[in-house]
Amino acid sequence: MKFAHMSDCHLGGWRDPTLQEIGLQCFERAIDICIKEEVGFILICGDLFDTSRPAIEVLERAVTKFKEAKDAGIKSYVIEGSHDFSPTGKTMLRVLEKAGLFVRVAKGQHTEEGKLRLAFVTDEKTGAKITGLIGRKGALEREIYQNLDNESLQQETGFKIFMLHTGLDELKPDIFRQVESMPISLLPKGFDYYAGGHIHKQSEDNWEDYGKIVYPGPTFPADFRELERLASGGFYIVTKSGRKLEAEWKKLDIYSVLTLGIDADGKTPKDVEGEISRRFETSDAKGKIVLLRVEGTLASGRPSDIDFRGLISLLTEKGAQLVKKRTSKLSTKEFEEIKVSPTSRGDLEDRLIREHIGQCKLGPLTSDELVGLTKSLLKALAEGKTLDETNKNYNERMMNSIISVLGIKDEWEKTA
Ligand SMILES: [Mn+2]
Repeated sequence: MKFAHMSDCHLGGWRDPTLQEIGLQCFERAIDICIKEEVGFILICGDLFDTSRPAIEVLERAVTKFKEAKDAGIKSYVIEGSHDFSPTGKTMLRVLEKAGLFVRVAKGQHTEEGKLRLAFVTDEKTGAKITGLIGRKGALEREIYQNLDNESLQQETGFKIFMLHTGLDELKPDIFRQVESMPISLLPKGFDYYAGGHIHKQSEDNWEDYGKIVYPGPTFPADFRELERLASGGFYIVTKSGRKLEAEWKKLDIYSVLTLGIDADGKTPKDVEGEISRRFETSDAKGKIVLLRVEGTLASGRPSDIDFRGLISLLTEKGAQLVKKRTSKLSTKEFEEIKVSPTSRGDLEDRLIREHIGQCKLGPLTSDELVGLTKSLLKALAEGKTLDETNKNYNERMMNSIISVLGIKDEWEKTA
């Protein structure tokens, strides 16, 4: 018996159309492989989509593939991840489930003692028993884990799989130090296979009292840094013979990545341009995604003096499929000398407001009062629309908070 385990497809997540297309193609390739290898079923452990309400064209591509798998007799089992979960329950995953394209596991009910008793879904074809828990932003699911009715999970017999979308302290790679996670001990024991998601790096472990704990990583890297770090995504095909499980990671490399790290230290913008062209000439970039990372302190000129637009079109003409640049660590001596060193974003905001407040004349207000007012307005205007809030309600709420910041409620009501 074989099954597939993937997660973190983040379909629709890239703003760049080429990368979005490649992301979709990787997912499609993964499903094609599942069909060709005749897996028993497919597990998708969260973040199938990048949001709970993906765009129609993204949805169409995913639905087509799930339908193909279904028509080939392969069932898919899905949990929500931190990206496609919706606190109001309005996630497209529910609609796709209603259409019969896959089954959302991680369902259950509360016991009399207030514990959560998870239900198992039995895959008819293979007899595998599947359950799991969704992931939420900031590992909010941790509380649910603490409140699980573990006894009923452990009593269940047969081949058991637990799907999760949560990082685990003991297994978390160092680069994910900042990502919230929980100890393995919060997972229910005694499952044969723990199908992980959320951590964007492939790993495979065997843990005492637990079974195999596996993370496939994303099917396609989700941002620039991941493209550099992972180059490509993939997923697992797990083969079960008797009680023994063999997990094989399938790389999804329908493209390749070429990273060009350019050290701009002590160079002029022209030097940097020359070096990028030279490096490109000497590497085989045909058909590849080229990642340009330019770092360091220029001897003269500004980062904006480097003609990236011209370079990128030149590199594309010469056969690169796509060129992406990253220059956040590129600076200049000229700039450094006049650079303010703000300790926080608020600090920087404060300096900028004070620098420009002189241009604003507003009646009897002192410049300190104006700074205060500007900051309060900024804060009020930064409020986003909440989930499920209509445009009309949002406009109304914003208007009320601005009126209250400006302290003109009476005047406003008179004019209204
Ligand atoms: Mn993810």
